Amino acid sequence: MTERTGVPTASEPASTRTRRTHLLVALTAAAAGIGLVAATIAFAGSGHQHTGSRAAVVAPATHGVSRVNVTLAEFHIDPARLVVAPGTHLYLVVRNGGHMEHDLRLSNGAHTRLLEPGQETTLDAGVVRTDLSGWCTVPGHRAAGMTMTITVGTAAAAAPTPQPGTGVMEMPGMPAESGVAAPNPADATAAALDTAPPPGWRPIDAALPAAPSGTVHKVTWHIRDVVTTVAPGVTQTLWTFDGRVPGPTLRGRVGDTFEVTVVNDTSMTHNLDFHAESGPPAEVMTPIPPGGRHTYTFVARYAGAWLYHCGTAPMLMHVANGMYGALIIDPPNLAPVDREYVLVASEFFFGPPRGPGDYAKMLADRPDTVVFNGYPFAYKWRPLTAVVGQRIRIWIVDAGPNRGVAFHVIGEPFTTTYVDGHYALQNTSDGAAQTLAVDPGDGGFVELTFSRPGDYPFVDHQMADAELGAMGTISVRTP
Ligand SMILES: [Cu+2]
Repeated sequence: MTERTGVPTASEPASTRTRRTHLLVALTAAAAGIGLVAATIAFAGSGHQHTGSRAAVVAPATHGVSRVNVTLAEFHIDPARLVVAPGTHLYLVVRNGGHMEHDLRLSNGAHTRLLEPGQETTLDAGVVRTDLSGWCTVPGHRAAGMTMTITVGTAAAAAPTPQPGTGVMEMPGMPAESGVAAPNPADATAAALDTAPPPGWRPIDAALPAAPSGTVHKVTWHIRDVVTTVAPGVTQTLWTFDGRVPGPTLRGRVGDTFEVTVVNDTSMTHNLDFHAESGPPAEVMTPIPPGGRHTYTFVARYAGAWLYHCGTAPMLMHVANGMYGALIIDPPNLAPVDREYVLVASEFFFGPPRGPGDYAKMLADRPDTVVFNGYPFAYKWRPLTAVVGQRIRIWIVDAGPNRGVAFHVIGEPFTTTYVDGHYALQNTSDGAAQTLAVDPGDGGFVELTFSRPGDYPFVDHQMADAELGAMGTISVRTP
């Protein structure tokens, strides 16, 4: 199982390319309501031939050797289904036809290196005697659809079989594509989430300093993969902005310029989407390849509690695996308060130990824990603090990826609430608010003043999420 690299198809002898002729089983029609499928078999010429459908490709063999072109792209592998004669020595000419890095690993252990867009390599898959599966190992890509099957059989075996009563076609003996990975058997229980953090654990400091002076804010962040204890006994590799989840909080005023230089220290392309920014995503949310750097520059035109996040596909995977943070742009004439905090709400979907999160759970909206600032019950163990009679402001940004927040402090109503760029309540009426509803991708703040000392829990009032970790404590003392 060796890998031969750097063999561009076009430079090979014509005879080699001719051997790469594919027999395509082209599915031409599905009769709706009847479920019959008309199949035609056609010989295709040399070069990259793929159907872009669920049709199987039969590998041609000359003297027991077969070479087949395979194209990797977002998020599929062509051909998705390959049929080879028993005992064929199979070579896959694997080309990355997508816009991101991809690779191909087979269930027999053969694998390519990570291929840049446009790169090609020849993978020696060995002599095939049993069925194989293949996939891209870049996290999230397999679950997003980058899979293939290699079936030992004959051309006849590649003929599609109609599913009675449906237009869905399945190959005989092949499992249906679920599009998602198997569930992680090591689900944590809610009870286990609410146990003491490991020694040395410290929550992210929720205190929010005032905006720095000046109107131009320059920072440099490194995107890093960090093995992190995300809950008691649960260690995951998170994809981070500057080594922490949530990423660093930025703060400024309307009209300020932000120059955020991002260095990608990982092996995967990432980018940055500032919700506060205006402009065509293709122009302003520049992808940063592994080892690359880019400076994102924008002017904050509007006040708000803004989310920033990685927008690289599959975005659900990149956000759920830790790539988000808060950008606070103060509303004009923001009233002074005695102290401010920022809480970023999000969910984790535990994958295998030290692995990235589980994409199937992300798709299913089935979080293992729901957290403020990256850890379940973080501020239950290290409470936020306040003083009787002093006014505090708590900024909430919901990174999701899937669930909203109904932020609530048990025992003290809010006398100011701000969300969607305006005040719903501004310390001027006799009314007060009990929750601040923040959707995924949105943000706001509340203000409140405690009148008596004590420990006041704050929760996501979606109670299931509170039990999964979206809960903390504000410890209020007398002056
Ligand atoms: Cu990313």
